[in-house]
Amino acid sequence: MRVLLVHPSPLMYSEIYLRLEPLGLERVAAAVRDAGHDVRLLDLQIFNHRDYFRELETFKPQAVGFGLNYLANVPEVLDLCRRTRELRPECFIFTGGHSGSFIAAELIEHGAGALDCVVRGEGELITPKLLEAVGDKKLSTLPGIVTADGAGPTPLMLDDIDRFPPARDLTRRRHKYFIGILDPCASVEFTRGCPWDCSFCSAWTFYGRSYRQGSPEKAAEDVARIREPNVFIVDDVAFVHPESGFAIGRELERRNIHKQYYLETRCDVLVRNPEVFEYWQRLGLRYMFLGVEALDAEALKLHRKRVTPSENLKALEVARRIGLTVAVNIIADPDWDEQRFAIVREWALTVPEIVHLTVATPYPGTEIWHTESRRLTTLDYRLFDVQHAVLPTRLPLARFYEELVKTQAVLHRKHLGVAALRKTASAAAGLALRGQTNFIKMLWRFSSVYNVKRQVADHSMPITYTMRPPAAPTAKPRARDLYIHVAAKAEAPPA
Ligand code: B12
Ligand code: SF4
Repeated sequence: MRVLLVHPSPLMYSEIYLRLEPLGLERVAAAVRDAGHDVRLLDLQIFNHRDYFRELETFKPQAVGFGLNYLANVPEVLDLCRRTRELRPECFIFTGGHSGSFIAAELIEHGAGALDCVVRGEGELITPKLLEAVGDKKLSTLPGIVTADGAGPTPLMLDDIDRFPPARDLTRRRHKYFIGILDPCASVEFTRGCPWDCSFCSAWTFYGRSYRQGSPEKAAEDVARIREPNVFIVDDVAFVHPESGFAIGRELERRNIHKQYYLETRCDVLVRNPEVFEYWQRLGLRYMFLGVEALDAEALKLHRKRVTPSENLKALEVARRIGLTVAVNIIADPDWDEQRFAIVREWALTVPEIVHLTVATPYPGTEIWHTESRRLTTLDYRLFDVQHAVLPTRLPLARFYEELVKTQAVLHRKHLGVAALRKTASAAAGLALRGQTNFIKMLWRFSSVYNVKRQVADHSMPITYTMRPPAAPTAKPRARDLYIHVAAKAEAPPA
């Protein structure tokens, strides 16, 4: 079968800092290709809708699968499903991915016949079986499959995450993938899942609080296949078990692999195991993202982050000592007033770290989707991108965005303003000479992307597809009721 897999367009507000390869789609592509299909992958973060329609005409796919990791991409994907149905009525059309898994029935309804099925959970094992079953009634009884006729049983979990290494050869114009100055940059996955259970996050509910590691040899082999000099490690929490980080590192050393790395981890993991991060700094680790989330104990407790403010600050000290450039995230609550924003601005200017601000957003699949008692102020999927307020703001909405944009501008200037740029000038010039301009273009885009008028106006966009709102707020739901995958063994966070 000719199968086209499509990643939707980037979300405006994340595009400035990074654009990364669709690793999940590449892994699904590898599994589908292994089953003997002719597969193509199109990334609309880089290509446009015209390119997509041209691909429909020239490749004539018999099946098209869209990646729906992000809720904000739902309207675009539904529109593309409808247009694809008109242009190629016989084509089998499906979606898969993180966010789509939590709202499968709703997507089928919106699709109004243009979307044949939604794949819930991991795509590697089920997608080849799905393609085999096209045209057969048994399709809707397959694990993780949701169609207009009903839903199959719990999704299949990949037994061994080393199976189906990403088909990176299928992504085109790879020089467009970058994160900050790591330009160009590829992605790699060493582990899957997360043992913690933060109330605002759906990473743990998607994987049923499981945590899987591949073998160090296979991880290093995958890095060795990467042609780019820089690598983004997509694991939710890198090096939860330090021994595994050391083992992968030793395999990289044995193969004489030299790259620069970016990873994300938790503050307590860094404080507990600084040695493994020190070791990776010697291997090329340059940038680290720490989910600090809040400056005060009360908010950390509310997020069920299971760390204290002093552990967070200690982590920053450890990272500085190791010599890493650190980015941290703070969650801005719509309830914030001017003073709360000012506190964050003040703090952010006193620390050397790069500080990002995201807006607290209840996503389907998170605990707060069920417990948040404030009513959503919008049911527009596109605003669920952690850059918009979807809950009532204490300040008038425009004032809230003024404070948000002002804070973001201060933080942006701190790291990418003229003074800071002097430090990166020679690196930027080097990239330009090699024809890598993603990072340089990013520096100029800030004010065109972040501006108050535009953010307020986003709330008045006409809505074609309305989100299904959460049921009335309940007490904390049972964890199992939130899960997409039900794992044989739930992982406890290391003590
Ligand atoms: C890397 C990453 C990114 C990259 C995106 C890379 C890319 N182009 O896809 C970057 C850094 C750009 C990013 C940005 C954001 N991200 Co992000 N991201 C991740 C992260 C850490 C890993 C994704 C990944 O590669 N996983 C490894 C691969 C193998 O897994 P996968 O993508 O899930 O794919 C599997 C299945 O989902 C499924 N599948 C996926 N696509 C398809 C398609 C088909 C057809 C099928 C059948 C199956 C299928 O099969 C795959 C293999 O099993 C996840 C957390 C997580 N653990 O998944 C968060 C996560 C997906 N991101 C999240 C969020 C909120 C965001 C942002 C909105 C905000 C932010 N600050 O992070 C932005 C906006 C994104 C945008 N559209 O521009 C949330 C999603 C919440 C939600 N419910 O929408 C997550 C879950 C993080 C979290 N802890 O909450 N992200
Ligand atoms: S530690 Fe990170 S990935 Fe894990 S549940 Fe919390 S926020 Fe999500």
